[in-house]
Amino acid sequence: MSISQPFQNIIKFTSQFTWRRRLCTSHYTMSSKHTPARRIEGLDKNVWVAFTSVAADPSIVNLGQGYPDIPPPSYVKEALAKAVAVDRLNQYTRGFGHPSLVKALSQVYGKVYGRHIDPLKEVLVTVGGYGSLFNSIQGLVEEGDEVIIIEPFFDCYVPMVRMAGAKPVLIPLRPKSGTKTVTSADWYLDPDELSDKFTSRTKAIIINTPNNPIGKVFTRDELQMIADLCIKHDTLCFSDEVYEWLVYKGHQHVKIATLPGMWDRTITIGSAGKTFSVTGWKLGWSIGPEHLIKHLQTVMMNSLYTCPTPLQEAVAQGFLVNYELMGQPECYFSSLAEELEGKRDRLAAVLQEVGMTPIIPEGGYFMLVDVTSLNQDLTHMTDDEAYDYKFVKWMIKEKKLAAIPVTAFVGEESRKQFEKYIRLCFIKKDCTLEAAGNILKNWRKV
Ligand code: IK2
Repeated sequence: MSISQPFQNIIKFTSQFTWRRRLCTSHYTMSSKHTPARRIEGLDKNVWVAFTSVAADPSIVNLGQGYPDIPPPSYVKEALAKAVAVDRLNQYTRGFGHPSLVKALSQVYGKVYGRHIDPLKEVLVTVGGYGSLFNSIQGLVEEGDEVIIIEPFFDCYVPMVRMAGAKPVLIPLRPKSGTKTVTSADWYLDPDELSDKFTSRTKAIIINTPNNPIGKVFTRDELQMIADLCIKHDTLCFSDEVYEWLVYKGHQHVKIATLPGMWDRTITIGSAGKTFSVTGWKLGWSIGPEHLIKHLQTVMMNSLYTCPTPLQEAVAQGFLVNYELMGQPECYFSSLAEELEGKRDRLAAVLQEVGMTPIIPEGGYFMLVDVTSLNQDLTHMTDDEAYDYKFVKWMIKEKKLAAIPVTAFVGEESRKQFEKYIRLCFIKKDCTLEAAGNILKNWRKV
């Protein structure tokens, strides 16, 4: 007896359903073979995953995640279009970095460091600053080691150290007592407290200057104090300098690797996304001595092997254009900082006008804001979360303004010190910042 078409469809649907249910059932009866590797246990939450989707609604003014909505320089985009038109540049390139990019990096940074940088042995191109951090930590940090991390810190440092089987040792920046903190320079690292964190197990310290999220630019003296401890205890330094060009008037970016005795123990991390306002390109690099870079290369060759060729070619061209302009106002490295300084000041002025207390950053493109004065009652939000997480969720929903909670950048012990702060990103078009300003000015009216 033949079965009619509608019945055939029902049978097909039911058997698909049963098959899917079986898959689901197997999910519920997972054996121990399905459990995660211990190195990723407890690392399954992350502020970017939590907040980027909430802020994706176009009706929300997004000063959350750190990416520009201003356009990147046209010559970089044009260089990418030209690169993809060349067949050869659409294929794999050298694993440790496309030849034209490592050469351009060695030229530019040779000038900055004041030393010859071997493009083949002292530079490694990676997938963003993230890739550079990952290769450094995987390549050089051993199970049981300790790694000192300064709070607030870019959030991935702690999970990356844990994934390597090592122990993060946190030390907070502290506000200078007696001053009402107004700039990131008012936050300092206590030398005695830092000295106490070094032990015989300390393998490395991670520093980030200009810092994300607080915007602190470490002074030469502060870096010298860190360098002295690194040398005394024979430890490595991973220096995350992805915002190196974005330093505002009156401040100077100093590379810790240029201090006496530091080149041989420092890996410096950079990012094309931050340098040329192309965060979606996800290209970064590590620069350091051959005896350290070679271990990062080992991680790279056995994990990702290589980065996209046309993107590397375009970033190389971007560097070559600016190599010629270095020291002149037209150089993108300084013109972007100048443009951002105006945005920083306008955003700070609006925040102050509405009674909030921003910490004016000396560098980078984030501003922390103390929201205590708003006295926003969030006791109706029952989630077991820090005040800043609740505040940002509430603000996105009720005020249509997105930010990032600052306790995402600190450990448990410093949660209380930072939970009244939120982070705003100001590498945004003037109209975006104006829309944010209007929300802030109308804050109490709604
Ligand atoms: N290091 C720091 C200090 C960073 O800020 C970033 C990028 N973070 O941007 C997201 C945000 O804070 O909103 C990185 C490393 C990673 O750089 P890349 O994007 O090149 O991987």
